[in-house]
Amino acid sequence: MAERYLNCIGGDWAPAESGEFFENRNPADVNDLVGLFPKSSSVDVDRAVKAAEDAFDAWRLTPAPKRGEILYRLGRILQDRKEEIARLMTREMGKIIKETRGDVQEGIDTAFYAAGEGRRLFGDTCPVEFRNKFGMSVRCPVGVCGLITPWNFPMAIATWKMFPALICGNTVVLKPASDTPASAVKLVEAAIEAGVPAGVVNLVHGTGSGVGIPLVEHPGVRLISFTGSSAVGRDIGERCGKRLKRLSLELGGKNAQIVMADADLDLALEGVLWGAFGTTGQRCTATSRLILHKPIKEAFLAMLVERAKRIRVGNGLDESVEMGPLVNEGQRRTVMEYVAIGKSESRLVAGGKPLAEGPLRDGWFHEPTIFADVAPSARIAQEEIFGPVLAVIDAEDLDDAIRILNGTRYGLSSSIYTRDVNAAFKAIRDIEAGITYVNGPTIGAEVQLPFGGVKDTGNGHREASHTVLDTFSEWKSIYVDFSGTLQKAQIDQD
Ligand code: UN1
Repeated sequence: MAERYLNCIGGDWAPAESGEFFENRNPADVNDLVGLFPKSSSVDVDRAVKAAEDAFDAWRLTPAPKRGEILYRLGRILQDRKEEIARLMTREMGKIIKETRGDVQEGIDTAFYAAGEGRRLFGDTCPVEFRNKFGMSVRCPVGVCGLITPWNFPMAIATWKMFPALICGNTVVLKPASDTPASAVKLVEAAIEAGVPAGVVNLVHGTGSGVGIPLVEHPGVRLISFTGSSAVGRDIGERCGKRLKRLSLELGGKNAQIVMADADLDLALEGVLWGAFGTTGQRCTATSRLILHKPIKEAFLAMLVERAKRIRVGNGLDESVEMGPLVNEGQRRTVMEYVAIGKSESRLVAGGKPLAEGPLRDGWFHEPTIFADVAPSARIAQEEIFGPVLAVIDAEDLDDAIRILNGTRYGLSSSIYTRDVNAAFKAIRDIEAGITYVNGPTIGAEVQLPFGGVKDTGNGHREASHTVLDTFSEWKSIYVDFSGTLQKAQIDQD
């Protein structure tokens, strides 16, 4: 009998009002049923939002350092459960155990960062135009926040949203991706054990249309924070725009690594293998384009193909496996469709096939795949695939490489390998992206620096760092006049 997991509304664990459940299966072996999860609807969303509204006043008035202490305890609980949660996460979404440990660690880092913020949440004090008047600004909570999270970083991204929301004094309703609901249950269990009061964190499982859209459209939800595809982000944006709702969007990427002829090629090779095939290419920050400076193109490509063919693909719970399956059947189908497109546009030099033999027969595996001689405008060089497919493009020189890198609608992460300090600083200045790595791959963001992108990657917000507080708080400017007279600012000036 598969374990039945529940929603959490107002501190109570309960099934969906419909009484229905959906299955969550292991993408490395679909015979393994991870659990059954409530198939919720707008009725459950209404209840969760009501619980979050009811809890808001008491939480808003809890001093931020006290909220921080709870988040600190939550970080400690996640530390204690890191291995257990990582194993469950690998079972439900497929990425290798080393990476799911890293995912939980990113949640722990976010908890400690947010806990410290409980003693900062800095505003400004400013001089004002009169002797007997005082000016300052403070951060205020927004209200009930709807958090809609993806399956590729079930812990990291949920905590990037939840912990800053909480430290600012908001209450939340979390709708996790239906491919990774178990990791979200572990997070909410830890939150409640750490002392987050009932109703401050609510969890509603289900689909985008069943739960996500009702949450976006609910008049009681003041803010939506969403990570996922640009297509869904645009739809959410329209719905929020009509309702003048605060919205933070973290969307797609088509990230590139540039390798210049003077680079440490062995280092650049390790970088691109990790960036392109880590998490089976299913990161917003994954390296999906490799831009090679022409003088080293053939030599580098030969090294890359040789190594990519040796990547061990399998069940991520096996410590020796280097790449797990795609998250579900649909995601593998998308990869296969793009491989067919790639074959018609350019030259396949590694992989290209689904893997379904022997121990891999019951999972959604696919070979690490590389296309060479790809035109910068080709579909596989422009569209986000979210799988282990790398498009290799040639560049004449640094200007050409940067122009190619910038030539997509996205702008999340980017990387350049070079030993030339002038080239590195030129790239830092001219690359259009939210994140630029020098001599590192396109992945590896840490929680104390802003995370997010330009162009169609988002709508101008940043997660992580202290910059995320601008999403989850409203500024209030305060003027205290202690003159005992009417002072009129600009009007009183000569
Ligand atoms: C994502 O790509 O969806 O930098 C998040 C990284 C991770 C976070 C990635 N720390 O790859």
